Amino acid sequence: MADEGPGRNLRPLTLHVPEPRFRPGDVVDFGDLHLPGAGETRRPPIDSAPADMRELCYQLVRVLDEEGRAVGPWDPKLAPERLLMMLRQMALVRAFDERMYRAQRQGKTSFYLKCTGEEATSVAAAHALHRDDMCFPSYRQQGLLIARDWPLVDMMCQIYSNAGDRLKGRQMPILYSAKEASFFSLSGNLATQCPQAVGWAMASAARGDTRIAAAWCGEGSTAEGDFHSAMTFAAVYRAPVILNVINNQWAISSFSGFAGAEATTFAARAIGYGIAGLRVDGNDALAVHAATEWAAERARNNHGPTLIEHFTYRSEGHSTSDDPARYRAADERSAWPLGDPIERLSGHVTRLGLWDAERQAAMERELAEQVRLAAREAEKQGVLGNGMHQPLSTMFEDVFEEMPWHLKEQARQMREEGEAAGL
Ligand SMILES: Cc1ncc(C[n+]2csc(CCOP(=O)(O)OP(=O)(O)O)c2C)c(N)n1
Ligand SMILES: [Mg+2]
Repeated sequence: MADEGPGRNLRPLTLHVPEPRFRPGDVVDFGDLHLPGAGETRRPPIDSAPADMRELCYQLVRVLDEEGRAVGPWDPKLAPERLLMMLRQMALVRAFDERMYRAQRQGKTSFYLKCTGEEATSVAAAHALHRDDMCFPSYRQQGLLIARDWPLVDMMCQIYSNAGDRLKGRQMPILYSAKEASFFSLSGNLATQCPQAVGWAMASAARGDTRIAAAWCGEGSTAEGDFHSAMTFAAVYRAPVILNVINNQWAISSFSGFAGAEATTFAARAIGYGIAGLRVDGNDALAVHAATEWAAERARNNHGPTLIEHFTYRSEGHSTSDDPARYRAADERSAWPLGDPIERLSGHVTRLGLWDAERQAAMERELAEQVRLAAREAEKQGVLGNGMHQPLSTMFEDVFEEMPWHLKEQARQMREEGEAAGL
């Protein structure tokens, strides 16, 4: 064999490099996405064996139909107050994002990141969890904090890294941490929250506690090893955890194909690990609520973990450091077949006779004002560059119970150099 040599009379190998379907200037047509209609996907019992519900990984849990009706077995039948509360909080997330995006453009912070179009995946999920279930979010789940009534001023102070920042400027803007809201400290290192959530859930079960955990990561982040370690541990120990994959089609400028979307769905990752998997219309707040409630009940009753893929679309740039016009077609957002989550929920409550366009407009004005007032309050405690940040000396604190000699020396050196430079 060896003497035949490589490549002799053999077909040359080719490498498949995924290419997104639409680039700037292309006409977008999502017509071949084959999305099941609302109400078409069955709702299995919460104790189903993962092997008995595999087809759900390729379908789509949907409740709201084109006319804004709630249909099918997944309808969570939520009370009017809850529907309106979810709508309000999703709209508040959007108003908050708008304001903080502008604050970044005005130079008040170095960085911001919106979740436009994905508000349901955190707000509706939070409503299906208990308030003390531990959330391990990615950087795009500000909706969890807002759904848990976390003060906007506190979030803004973190974004401004100002004197009121409880994290003392040690985290990049938007990497919040709110223990009292059962919102685990965010890490910029993608997917680290997945094994953390599974480990936390395992500990909760090992202690005989009743709280479950939930993690959120982007579809791009599922390509990280941490996601797969998390899946293995979750499956082996049947950890009471929900692993949410937010498939918003993009990971900065890389389309979902680079994380494996051409070959299969992200929900189907569950099959290889023997975990229950659900694929959900992430722009349908009722479907997100229903799927989360199903998975939470499953976890709470010791039937094991669930992987939920939320099929959605990142309507705006990745962050303030990104320009999506350079890599994707401009009308992808408007062509997205699953619409906008706020408009869809608003349409639903309107259909129920609970709401109308005037009330929606009035609410949006009111929320914009609420956010404006919160920003004014937060900005009193400083914005980027105005000097109202934490004292530099705090940089050395809170790592060791007693500051070791070498840090004391560095702190003194910094102080002396600062004084010499007139700082
Ligand atoms: C381990 C690691 N690799 C790369 C990055 C740089 N990075 C930050 S966000 C991002 C895209 C992630 O995309 P996705 O997981 O789909 O989440 P989305 O931003 O769409 O919510 C990348 C590559 C990082 N922060 N950490
Ligand atoms: Mg993504």
